[in-house]
Amino acid sequence: MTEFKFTPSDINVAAGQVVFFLVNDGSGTSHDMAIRDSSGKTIGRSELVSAGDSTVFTVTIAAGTYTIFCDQPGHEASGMHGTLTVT
Ligand SMILES: [Cu+2]
Repeated sequence: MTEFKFTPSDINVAAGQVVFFLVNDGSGTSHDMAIRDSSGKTIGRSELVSAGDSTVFTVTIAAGTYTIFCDQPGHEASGMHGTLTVT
């Protein structure tokens, strides 16, 4: 996570329990990673990660196409989003 994007932004995983290792490699802004399903419901959100820190974020997820985004104000609109494909 950096200002303001996820790298990679397109992620493919297998359904079930998924473990994300999130690294904030930005220059001073805290970020998180949230997951929104196709109906617009947020199904999970990591803790907030300070610049230079990392965290592990675990979710159990069914097959489908999801949006990942940073839930901090304005970050998604600034480009901090991507696609999570679960098969
Ligand atoms: Cu952010």
